[in-house]
Amino acid sequence: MVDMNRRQFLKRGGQFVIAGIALPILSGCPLADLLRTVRARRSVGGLLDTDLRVCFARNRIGDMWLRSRTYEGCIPGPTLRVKPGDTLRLHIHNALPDDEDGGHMKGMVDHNIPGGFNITNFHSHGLHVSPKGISDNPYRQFMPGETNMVEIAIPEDHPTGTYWYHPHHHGSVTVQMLGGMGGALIIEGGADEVPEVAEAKEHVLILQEIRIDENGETPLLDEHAFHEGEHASFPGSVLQHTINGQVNPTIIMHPGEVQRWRIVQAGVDQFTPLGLDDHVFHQIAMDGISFKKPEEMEMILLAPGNRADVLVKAGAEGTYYLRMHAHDQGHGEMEEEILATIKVQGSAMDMPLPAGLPTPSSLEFIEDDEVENIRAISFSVESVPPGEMFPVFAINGQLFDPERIDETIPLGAVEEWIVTSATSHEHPFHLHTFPFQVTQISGNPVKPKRWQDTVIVPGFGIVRIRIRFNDIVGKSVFHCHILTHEDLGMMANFKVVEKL
Ligand SMILES: [Cu+2]
Repeated sequence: MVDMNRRQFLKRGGQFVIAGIALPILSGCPLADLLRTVRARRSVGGLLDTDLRVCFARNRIGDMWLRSRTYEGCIPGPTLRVKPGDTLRLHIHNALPDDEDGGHMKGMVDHNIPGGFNITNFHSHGLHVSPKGISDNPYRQFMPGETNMVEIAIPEDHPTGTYWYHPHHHGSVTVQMLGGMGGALIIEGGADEVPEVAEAKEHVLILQEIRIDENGETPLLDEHAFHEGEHASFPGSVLQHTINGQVNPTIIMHPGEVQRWRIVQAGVDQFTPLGLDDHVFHQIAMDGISFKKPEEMEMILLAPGNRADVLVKAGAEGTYYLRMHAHDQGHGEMEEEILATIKVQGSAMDMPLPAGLPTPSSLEFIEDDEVENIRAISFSVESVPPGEMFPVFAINGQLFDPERIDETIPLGAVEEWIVTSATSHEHPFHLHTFPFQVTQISGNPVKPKRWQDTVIVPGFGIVRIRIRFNDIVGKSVFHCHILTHEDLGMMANFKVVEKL
């Protein structure tokens, strides 16, 4: 009864606040649907030292209101901008309330049953940095009411580019990210200094997958999330694809103008095959890491976790749409959607595209004769076993156990991993700490060669990747970046150890 009253009170309070905020927005602000620039925090003198508050907040998503877990009350979180050699120091204040679901008992219950929805932590996705201590450590637990420090030393020779951050506490990742937790983490330099890139106006586009239930809140990953089959469809909730927290924002370009878009796929479950009407993308980087030269792409397929840096050269005056094309990732086709509107207008320009780009000196492609060891990694899915609540999402037949070391790797080893999907489901494979070279997808060589940190494994498909386990020791994880799969156990541990 007390709980019900509290909820009613919160709802009434919410409506009051909504009315207060809604007035200026509805009074006809003409810029309301222009793409917002997410505010950035930059390093000064080699250090970015900032607070990051995790709290419930209400945000307008399209024509709906959502109360969800956020960074700093906003969707997405602030953009963090650093340089190679910098230190990123965050003071993360978890201002979420205590969990009502026994979150404090985590570890005493089955850790592959989602829970502890108000416990969080911090992952710097794609960074080649230490996974130990208070660095990029995915095993930490930041409890409600606590302030925890994260300090990440970014090496001097770290590849520059578009990375991102998000919570990684096993069991609460889905709910926190469906509510909008995630943000861009940019390491400046490198290709940014190429004149044609430097002159292009930059937009950071953070694609998110926001779900809103009947109560205007984020649905939980519980047994109700699975209506039928092995796909968490969260019945009764509405899915909104947003860019920088906006539904279908407008980007303005001049005819002939070149813009640089840093696209961060910060979604949860759905892949985004991106296309722009009557235009091609000139892709200059994947998962942060620069290509040798721009690659012309009509469509770029991103999974949750991936990033693409593209140059877009606007054509003739007119209105064009950035679309997420229809796609089937193994559980039925998802319909095409418009993600953004591009209005090309005003005086014509003729901005050039770069001929070449600097690639990171620390990443030489791995030749056949360098590979010392081969490992096999298999994703498998089974429907809900009798008496259980969830389908089984496993790696090499096992569910996640934070105490178990699944793969022990000597420091300096160069390895090839053969990653397969044993069912019709597609899974994005993500390895922490070490980027990998994708060499083959289902028998087809990947050309030109490229580095990634997240790669889609097709249904019944095989992906071959090569990894150089250099200069960092410690334990971290690899997992499926469909976060519902990850929270339910599709994750494993690796440990890089000094040679004996
Ligand atoms: Cu998966």
